Amino acid sequence: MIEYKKLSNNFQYIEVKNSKAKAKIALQGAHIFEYTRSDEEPILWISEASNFKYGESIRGGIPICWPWFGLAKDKNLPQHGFVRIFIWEFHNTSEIDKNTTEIILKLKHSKQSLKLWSYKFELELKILISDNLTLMLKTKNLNDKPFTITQALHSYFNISHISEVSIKGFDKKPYLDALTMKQKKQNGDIIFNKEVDRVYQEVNDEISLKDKNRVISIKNIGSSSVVVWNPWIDKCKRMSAMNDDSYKTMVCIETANAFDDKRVLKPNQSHTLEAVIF
Ligand code: TA6
Repeated sequence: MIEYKKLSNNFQYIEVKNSKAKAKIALQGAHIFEYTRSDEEPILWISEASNFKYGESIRGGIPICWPWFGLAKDKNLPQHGFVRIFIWEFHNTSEIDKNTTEIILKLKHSKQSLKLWSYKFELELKILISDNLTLMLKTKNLNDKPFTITQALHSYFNISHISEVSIKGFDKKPYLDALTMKQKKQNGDIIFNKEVDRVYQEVNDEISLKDKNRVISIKNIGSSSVVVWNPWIDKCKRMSAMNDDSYKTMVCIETANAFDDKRVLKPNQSHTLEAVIF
Protein backbone atom coordinates (compact mmCIF):
# COMPACT_ATOMS: atom_id res chain seq x y z
CA MET A 1 0.00 0.00 0.00
CA ILE A 2 1.26 3.47 -0.90
CA GLU A 3 -0.74 6.46 0.34
CA TYR A 4 -0.18 10.16 -0.27
CA LYS A 5 -0.83 12.14 2.91
CA LYS A 6 -0.91 15.74 4.04
CA LEU A 7 -0.86 17.34 7.50
CA SER A 8 -3.18 20.26 8.26
CA ASN A 9 -0.27 22.66 7.49
CA ASN A 10 0.05 21.03 4.03
CA PHE A 11 3.22 19.11 4.96
CA GLN A 12 3.25 16.23 2.48
CA TYR A 13 4.54 12.71 2.88
CA ILE A 14 3.86 9.19 1.69
CA GLU A 15 3.10 6.23 3.81
CA VAL A 16 4.19 2.78 2.67
CA LYS A 17 3.08 -0.56 4.05
CA ASN A 18 4.01 -4.02 2.80
CA SER A 19 4.23 -7.46 4.37
CA LYS A 20 7.69 -6.74 5.83
CA ALA A 21 7.67 -3.12 6.99
CA LYS A 22 6.10 0.30 7.03
CA ALA A 23 7.67 3.68 6.33
CA LYS A 24 6.93 7.38 5.99
CA ILE A 25 8.76 9.68 3.60
CA ALA A 26 8.37 13.46 3.45
CA LEU A 27 8.55 15.40 0.22
CA GLN A 28 10.64 18.00 2.02
CA GLY A 29 14.19 16.71 1.98
CA ALA A 30 13.20 13.25 0.61
CA HIS A 31 13.28 12.55 4.31
CA ILE A 32 12.35 9.09 5.56
CA PHE A 33 11.10 9.63 9.09
CA GLU A 34 9.74 6.21 9.93
CA TYR A 35 10.95 2.72 9.13
CA THR A 36 9.48 -0.08 11.20
CA ARG A 37 9.71 -3.79 10.45
CA SER A 38 6.69 -5.96 11.25
CA ASP A 39 6.50 -6.79 14.96
CA GLU A 40 9.54 -4.68 15.86
CA GLU A 41 10.27 -1.37 17.53
CA PRO A 42 10.95 1.45 15.02
CA ILE A 43 14.49 1.30 13.61
CA LEU A 44 14.71 5.08 13.12
CA TRP A 45 14.50 7.55 15.97
CA ILE A 46 12.23 10.55 15.67
CA SER A 47 12.23 13.39 18.17
CA GLU A 48 9.00 13.93 20.07
CA ALA A 49 9.82 17.64 19.81
CA SER A 50 10.26 17.60 16.03
CA ASN A 51 8.19 19.93 13.92
CA PHE A 52 6.78 18.79 10.65
CA LYS A 53 6.75 22.03 8.77
CA TYR A 54 8.26 23.49 5.66
CA GLY A 55 11.57 25.28 6.14
CA GLU A 56 12.64 23.21 9.15
CA SER A 57 14.41 19.89 8.88
CA ILE A 58 12.71 17.01 10.70
CA ARG A 59 14.72 16.02 13.80
CA GLY A 60 15.18 12.28 13.37
CA GLY A 61 14.81 9.72 10.60
CA ILE A 62 17.38 10.17 7.84
CA PRO A 63 18.02 13.79 6.84
CA ILE A 64 20.04 14.19 3.65
CA CYS A 65 23.03 16.48 4.11
CA TRP A 66 24.12 17.72 0.67
CA PRO A 67 26.13 19.27 -1.10
CA TRP A 68 28.18 19.84 2.01
CA PHE A 69 28.36 18.06 5.30
CA GLY A 70 28.91 20.16 8.43
CA LEU A 71 29.55 23.87 8.37
CA ALA A 72 29.92 25.69 5.07
CA LYS A 73 32.93 27.97 4.49
CA ASP A 74 30.48 30.84 4.22
CA LYS A 75 28.95 31.15 7.67
CA ASN A 76 25.73 32.58 6.20
CA LEU A 77 24.98 29.25 4.57
CA PRO A 78 23.14 26.52 6.47
CA GLN A 79 24.95 23.66 8.20
CA HIS A 80 24.68 20.33 6.32
CA GLY A 81 23.65 21.90 3.00
CA PHE A 82 20.21 22.88 1.82
CA VAL A 83 18.45 19.90 0.21
CA ARG A 84 17.00 18.67 3.51
CA ILE A 85 14.61 21.62 3.45
CA PHE A 86 13.98 21.70 -0.30
CA ILE A 87 10.86 20.13 -1.80
CA TRP A 88 11.70 17.06 -3.86
CA GLU A 89 9.55 15.45 -6.52
CA PHE A 90 8.06 11.99 -6.04
CA HIS A 91 9.35 10.58 -9.30
CA ASN A 92 8.13 7.02 -9.06
CA THR A 93 6.59 4.64 -6.57
CA SER A 94 6.19 0.94 -7.17
CA GLU A 95 5.24 -2.15 -5.27
CA ILE A 96 7.87 -4.55 -6.59
CA ASP A 97 6.29 -7.51 -4.82
CA LYS A 98 4.36 -8.01 -1.60
CA ASN A 99 7.58 -7.64 0.42
CA THR A 100 9.28 -4.70 -1.29
CA THR A 101 8.26 -1.15 -2.16
CA GLU A 102 10.44 1.20 -4.18
CA ILE A 103 10.19 4.98 -3.94
CA ILE A 104 12.21 7.33 -6.13
CA LEU A 105 12.51 11.05 -5.44
CA LYS A 106 14.37 13.63 -7.48
CA LEU A 107 15.66 17.14 -7.07
CA LYS A 108 17.26 19.36 -9.71
CA HIS A 109 19.04 22.69 -9.44
CA SER A 110 16.74 25.71 -9.43
CA LYS A 111 17.00 29.49 -9.16
CA GLN A 112 16.78 29.04 -5.40
CA SER A 113 19.55 26.40 -5.22
CA LEU A 114 21.88 28.32 -7.55
CA LYS A 115 21.80 31.22 -5.10
CA LEU A 116 23.17 28.92 -2.40
CA TRP A 117 25.48 26.76 -4.54
CA SER A 118 26.36 27.84 -8.06
CA TYR A 119 26.28 24.39 -9.74
CA LYS A 120 23.72 22.54 -11.80
CA PHE A 121 22.92 19.07 -10.54
CA GLU A 122 20.46 16.23 -10.49
CA LEU A 123 19.88 14.25 -7.31
CA GLU A 124 17.99 10.98 -7.17
CA LEU A 125 17.14 9.10 -4.01
CA LYS A 126 15.97 5.53 -4.42
CA ILE A 127 14.50 3.96 -1.28
CA LEU A 128 13.74 0.26 -1.02
CA ILE A 129 11.49 -0.69 1.87
CA SER A 130 11.45 -4.32 2.88
CA ASP A 131 12.97 -6.27 5.78
CA ASN A 132 16.05 -4.26 4.79
CA LEU A 133 16.01 -0.52 4.22
CA THR A 134 18.15 0.63 1.30
CA LEU A 135 18.86 4.25 0.39
CA MET A 136 20.76 5.11 -2.79
CA LEU A 137 21.55 8.79 -3.27
CA LYS A 138 22.85 9.50 -6.76
CA THR A 139 24.44 12.86 -7.60
CA LYS A 140 24.96 13.87 -11.22
CA ASN A 141 27.03 16.84 -12.30
CA LEU A 142 25.20 18.80 -15.04
CA ASN A 143 27.84 21.51 -15.48
CA ASP A 144 30.71 21.82 -17.90
CA LYS A 145 33.15 22.02 -14.99
CA PRO A 146 33.81 19.69 -12.04
CA PHE A 147 32.30 20.15 -8.59
CA THR A 148 33.17 18.76 -5.16
CA ILE A 149 30.65 17.45 -2.67
CA THR A 150 30.60 16.20 0.87
CA GLN A 151 27.39 14.55 2.04
CA ALA A 152 25.69 12.25 4.53
CA LEU A 153 22.66 10.09 5.09
CA HIS A 154 22.40 11.39 8.65
CA SER A 155 20.63 8.33 10.11
CA TYR A 156 19.17 8.58 13.63
CA PHE A 157 18.73 5.13 15.19
CA ASN A 158 16.20 4.34 17.85
CA ILE A 159 17.82 2.61 20.85
CA SER A 160 16.63 1.27 24.19
CA HIS A 161 19.12 3.40 26.16
CA ILE A 162 22.47 4.96 25.26
CA SER A 163 24.14 3.08 28.14
CA GLU A 164 23.04 -0.23 26.57
CA VAL A 165 24.57 0.21 23.11
CA SER A 166 27.93 -0.47 21.54
CA ILE A 167 28.97 -0.12 17.92
CA LYS A 168 31.24 -2.58 16.13
CA GLY A 169 33.18 -2.06 12.92
CA PHE A 170 35.52 0.79 13.86
CA ASP A 171 38.30 -0.94 15.80
CA LYS A 172 41.72 0.56 14.83
CA LYS A 173 40.09 3.06 12.47
CA PRO A 174 41.38 6.63 12.41
CA TYR A 175 38.87 9.35 13.16
CA LEU A 176 38.58 13.11 13.31
CA ASP A 177 37.22 14.16 16.67
CA ALA A 178 34.92 17.02 15.64
CA LEU A 179 34.88 18.29 19.25
CA THR A 180 38.64 18.94 19.36
CA MET A 181 39.45 18.76 15.61
CA LYS A 182 42.20 16.26 16.47
CA GLN A 183 42.99 13.01 14.67
CA LYS A 184 42.64 9.93 16.89
CA LYS A 185 42.42 6.15 16.59
CA GLN A 186 39.54 3.96 17.79
CA ASN A 187 40.35 1.20 20.21
CA GLY A 188 37.68 -1.55 20.33
CA ASP A 189 33.93 -0.93 20.07
CA ILE A 190 32.37 2.51 20.47
CA ILE A 191 30.49 3.05 23.73
CA PHE A 192 28.94 6.25 25.04
CA ASN A 193 29.56 8.02 28.34
CA LYS A 194 30.07 11.55 26.98
CA GLU A 195 29.39 13.66 23.88
CA VAL A 196 30.63 11.92 20.74
CA ASP A 197 30.95 13.66 17.36
CA ARG A 198 33.44 11.87 15.13
CA VAL A 199 34.19 11.31 11.46
CA TYR A 200 35.59 7.79 11.11
CA GLN A 201 37.80 7.20 8.09
CA GLU A 202 38.81 4.17 6.02
CA VAL A 203 35.61 2.37 7.01
CA ASN A 204 34.90 -0.55 4.73
CA ASP A 205 33.54 -3.20 7.10
CA GLU A 206 29.94 -3.82 8.04
CA ILE A 207 28.87 -1.82 11.09
CA SER A 208 26.70 -3.26 13.83
CA LEU A 209 24.80 -1.38 16.45
CA LYS A 210 24.34 -3.74 19.36
CA ASP A 211 21.43 -2.90 21.65
CA LYS A 212 19.93 -4.79 24.61
CA ASN A 213 17.51 -6.86 22.55
CA ARG A 214 18.56 -6.46 18.93
CA VAL A 215 21.42 -5.78 16.54
CA ILE A 216 21.04 -3.35 13.62
CA SER A 217 23.59 -3.75 10.82
CA ILE A 218 24.64 -1.16 8.29
CA LYS A 219 26.50 -1.69 5.04
CA ASN A 220 27.81 1.37 3.21
CA ILE A 221 28.68 1.58 -0.47
CA GLY A 222 30.36 4.52 -2.23
CA SER A 223 31.61 5.74 1.13
CA SER A 224 34.65 5.31 3.33
CA SER A 225 33.64 7.76 6.07
CA VAL A 226 31.04 7.33 8.79
CA VAL A 227 29.96 9.94 11.31
CA VAL A 228 29.00 8.82 14.81
CA TRP A 229 27.14 11.33 16.96
CA ASN A 230 25.42 11.54 20.31
CA PRO A 231 25.01 15.04 21.79
CA TRP A 232 24.98 13.83 25.43
CA ILE A 233 23.50 15.93 28.26
CA ASP A 234 24.61 19.55 27.71
CA LYS A 235 24.48 19.76 23.92
CA CYS A 236 21.13 17.98 23.92
CA LYS A 237 19.67 20.85 25.97
CA ARG A 238 20.90 23.33 23.35
CA MET A 239 19.69 21.39 20.30
CA SER A 240 16.62 22.56 18.41
CA ALA A 241 13.65 20.16 18.24
CA MET A 242 15.07 17.81 20.87
CA ASN A 243 13.94 17.21 24.44
CA ASP A 244 16.52 17.36 27.25
CA ASP A 245 16.61 13.60 27.55
CA SER A 246 16.54 12.80 23.80
CA TYR A 247 20.22 11.77 23.87
CA LYS A 248 19.25 8.67 25.86
CA THR A 249 17.24 7.03 23.08
CA MET A 250 19.08 7.99 19.87
CA VAL A 251 22.42 7.56 18.22
CA CYS A 252 23.46 8.73 14.76
CA ILE A 253 25.54 6.49 12.51
CA GLU A 254 25.83 8.44 9.29
CA THR A 255 26.80 7.00 5.93
CA ALA A 256 28.98 9.75 4.54
CA ASN A 257 31.43 11.23 2.13
CA ALA A 258 32.84 13.61 4.71
CA PHE A 259 36.15 15.27 5.55
CA ASP A 260 38.89 13.76 3.33
CA ASP A 261 36.32 11.38 1.73
CA LYS A 262 34.92 14.27 -0.35
CA ARG A 263 34.07 13.43 -3.97
CA VAL A 264 34.94 15.36 -7.10
CA LEU A 265 32.54 14.83 -10.01
CA LYS A 266 33.48 15.75 -13.57
CA PRO A 267 30.84 17.02 -16.03
CA ASN A 268 28.17 14.33 -16.54
CA GLN A 269 29.76 12.09 -13.94
CA SER A 270 27.61 10.49 -11.20
CA HIS A 271 28.34 9.16 -7.76
CA THR A 272 26.03 7.03 -5.61
CA LEU A 273 26.17 6.95 -1.83
CA GLU A 274 24.33 3.90 -0.52
CA ALA A 275 23.31 2.60 2.88
CA VAL A 276 21.70 -0.75 3.55
CA ILE A 277 20.20 -1.12 7.02
CA PHE A 278 19.26 -4.64 8.09
O1 TA6 B 1 26.60 14.72 12.40
C1 TA6 B 1 26.82 15.30 13.63
C2 TA6 B 1 26.42 16.74 13.58
O2 TA6 B 1 27.14 17.43 12.60
C3 TA6 B 1 26.59 17.33 14.98
O3 TA6 B 1 27.70 18.18 15.11
C4 TA6 B 1 25.25 17.94 15.29
O4 TA6 B 1 25.15 19.21 15.67
C5 TA6 B 1 24.32 17.30 14.32
O5 TA6 B 1 25.04 16.87 13.23
C6 TA6 B 1 22.97 17.86 14.03
O6 TA6 B 1 23.04 18.96 13.18
P1 TA6 B 1 21.76 19.80 12.79
O7 TA6 B 1 22.25 20.80 11.77
O8 TA6 B 1 20.76 18.83 12.21
O9 TA6 B 1 21.26 20.41 14.04
